[in-house]
Amino acid sequence: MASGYSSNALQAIAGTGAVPEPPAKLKLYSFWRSSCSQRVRIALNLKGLEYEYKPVNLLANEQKDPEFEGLNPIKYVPALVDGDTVIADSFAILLYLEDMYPQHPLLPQDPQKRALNIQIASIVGSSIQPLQNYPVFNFIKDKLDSNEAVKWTQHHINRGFTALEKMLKGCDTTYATGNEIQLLQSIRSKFYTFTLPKFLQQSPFRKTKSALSEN
Ligand SMILES: N[C@@H](CCC(=O)N[C@@H](CS)C(=O)NCC(=O)O)C(=O)O
Repeated sequence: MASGYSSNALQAIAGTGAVPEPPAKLKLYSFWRSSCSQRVRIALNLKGLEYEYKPVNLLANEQKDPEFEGLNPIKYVPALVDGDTVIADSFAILLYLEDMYPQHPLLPQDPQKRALNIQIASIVGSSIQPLQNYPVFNFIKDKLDSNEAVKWTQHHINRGFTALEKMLKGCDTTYATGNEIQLLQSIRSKFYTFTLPKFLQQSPFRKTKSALSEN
């Protein structure tokens, strides 16, 4: 499936010699500064998949446009369109890409290492990112003040990344669970580590800093 053609389509084409229509290009609705979008851009690039970039400017509230809401009713980026398939939520998109486009696997075969990748992705996606996202930050800033909002954000990033550091202790391959970049690397975000610079030096993550900086 990596070509984007189904096996039925390829058989039909082989029988007739017809030149197929190129498969519809993937479309990614994304905002450049969004860490959730960044994970998907990293995975698409690692897998060598071309895609059409559809910018959704969160600073202009474009995620609330009815056209985008039609793709993702909860009004968050990213959203991926692959032909007739629409998937929103970065974790679901990453798992979909892994199933459909197996080149450059993001998940190791080894069940323990695989589970560790999923565990870390889930921690970042449910116990770090939502707690430091700007709707929460702005809510606390408006109810209390910006110092309290910064303290709240740093507390949750610190708690999450301290746990990740412990979980990854002893991993001795280049990228924690393998020698190629995998799910857990693609899902970590430099934005969190810039908020708390001590984690820029964090051993399981620092090796990816330059490798992922283009995404
Ligand atoms: N669980 C979702 C969260 C997506 C999310 O929080 N996206 C943020 C940007 S990183 C967003 O669109 N925020 C817009 C808003 O809060 O209105 C995912 O992983 O895709």
